[in-house]
Amino acid sequence: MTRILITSALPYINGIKHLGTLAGSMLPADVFARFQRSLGRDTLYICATDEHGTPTELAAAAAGQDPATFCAEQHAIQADLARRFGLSFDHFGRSSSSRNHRITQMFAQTLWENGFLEERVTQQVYSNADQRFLPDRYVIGTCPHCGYDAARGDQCENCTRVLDPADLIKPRSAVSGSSDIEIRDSKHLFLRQSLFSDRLRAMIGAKQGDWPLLVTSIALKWLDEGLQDRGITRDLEWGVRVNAADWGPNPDGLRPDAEGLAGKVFYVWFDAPIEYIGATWEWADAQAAAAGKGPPAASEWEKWWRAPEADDVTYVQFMGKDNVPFHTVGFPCTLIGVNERLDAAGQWTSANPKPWKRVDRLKGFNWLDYYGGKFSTSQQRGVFMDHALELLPADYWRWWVIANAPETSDATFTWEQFRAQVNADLADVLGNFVNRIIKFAEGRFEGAVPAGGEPGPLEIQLAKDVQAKIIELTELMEAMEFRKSAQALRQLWVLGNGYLTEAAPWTAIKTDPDRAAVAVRTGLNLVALFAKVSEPFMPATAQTIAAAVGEAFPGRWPQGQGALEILPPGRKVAAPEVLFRKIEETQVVEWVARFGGAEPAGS
Ligand code: B3M
Ligand code: ZN
Repeated sequence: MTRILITSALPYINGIKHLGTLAGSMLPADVFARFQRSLGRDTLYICATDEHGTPTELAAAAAGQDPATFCAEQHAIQADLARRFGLSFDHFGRSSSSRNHRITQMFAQTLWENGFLEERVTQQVYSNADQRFLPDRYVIGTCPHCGYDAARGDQCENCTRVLDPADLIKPRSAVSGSSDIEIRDSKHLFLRQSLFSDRLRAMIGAKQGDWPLLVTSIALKWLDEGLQDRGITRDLEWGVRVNAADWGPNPDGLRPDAEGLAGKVFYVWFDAPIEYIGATWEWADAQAAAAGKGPPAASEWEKWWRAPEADDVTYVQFMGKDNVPFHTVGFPCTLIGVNERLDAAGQWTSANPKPWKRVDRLKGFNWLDYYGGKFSTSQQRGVFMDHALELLPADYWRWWVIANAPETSDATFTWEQFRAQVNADLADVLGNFVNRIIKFAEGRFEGAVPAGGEPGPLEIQLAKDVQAKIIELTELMEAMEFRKSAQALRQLWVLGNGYLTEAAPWTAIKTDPDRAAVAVRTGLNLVALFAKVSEPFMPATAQTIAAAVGEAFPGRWPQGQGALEILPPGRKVAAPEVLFRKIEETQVVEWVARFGGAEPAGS
């Protein structure tokens, strides 16, 4: 029996997420977690808000709040939306937690002592007006290549050339607009990623064919371009402090310049993935607190992350494609670097009796966009989680997003297509089936699963078809092929509809009550089955359906034969309220006007 550890890329704290973020990480991870739990596997699904970095400081300032207050408020908002979307995190943590601070500092210390960190003095832009160092992208000026006058210090958006802030003509602060800026020296820690190239290449090579091509090709592209050592500290206030005073010497006998590094924090992309571990510790804290106990023993959370206890854990990560480099290069370097040392002869040797777990399966996604363009937070273009729930229950969105998961290519949201698909799949197929058969059982069989009659050729064929489809669906779910899984699930619903139409209990009842009883019993069992297999996709609907036929929720994923022999004869059933109301054309018109629709070409 293996345990399953699942992490979703951590949503940034600054702002409510749109459907694209949901599609690329949190929702598919949730579907997978629910599936694994329904198989009876010990599953831990971890997520958190990603709270550090310059964007957070600036968003807090714009809101007139200090970062800690801003983050606490925004975390509560995101946690509430996640809950209402049915995202079944075992824990939704915060990268600013004390647990993440501890582990991040500990990892950095180990990386130093293992010889993977180096101090370097860098030149950085300091804004006198803002009294702060400016990250490259917060310096703007005229592009020396194309003359665009609002080029960012890291890249010109107009000609896409990569830039250095020093290249810009008439540079100024993007925060205040002030041109009173200067270059200052600043000491930073660099992670020596270049040492890890061969190790990472071997890791990616071993995953080829197993991980999505999207993921391995992005990772290999980075490796082919040559891994650069990477600055992992920043001159900011808000973040995990470096605190190098207690660090031991590195392999060359050097101690870090604790004074020169004082006042710095770690780069947000250094501490964010470590929060997967930090949030697991937070989860253990919450478990212990709920049980009325004191702080948990280290083993309570380390059993998910450290060998040998974690050897039976399969660790699965979910993310959008822009996050792939940080998870195939950055974070693995951190983890290899705290587990191992590299000796002078170029040999890697174990340096940790309880090495930290690395990713086993990495599921990456392309973009979900909006009418072929980007979702835009600043222009409020597209559908955001809060607005989505104002319009329709979560399951409409969950279904559409998973059925259109941007797996092999980018996918696009349009209101017209959303309406067509949701009406067809949910209202016409699933909703109609459930209501039709239960209503009939209420009208003609006193609202109970009828006994009597023997399955005939129609039922025998149906059982075979259903069995085959369940096997297909199960394999697709194990393979994390979500779009195809949704298709297979829909085909199961269609099988049910097709069966009912042919078996036509409403006709049979007039001449052959036993035949009608068999058909109704079979139909009601299909309802019970649909509750089980739909739960990972649409948990709230599945719960309503399960309740309608008196089944416990959440149920177990069907395994082996007997998928149509769930309900005992005599079991009471009751039709739910309309499961899915159809979306009207007038609603689409209204929503397009409110959220934006097709844009004129070239805008
Ligand atoms: N905060 C989210 C993003 O790029 C970024 C992920 C961190 S995962 C450790 O959407
Ligand atoms: Zn340019």
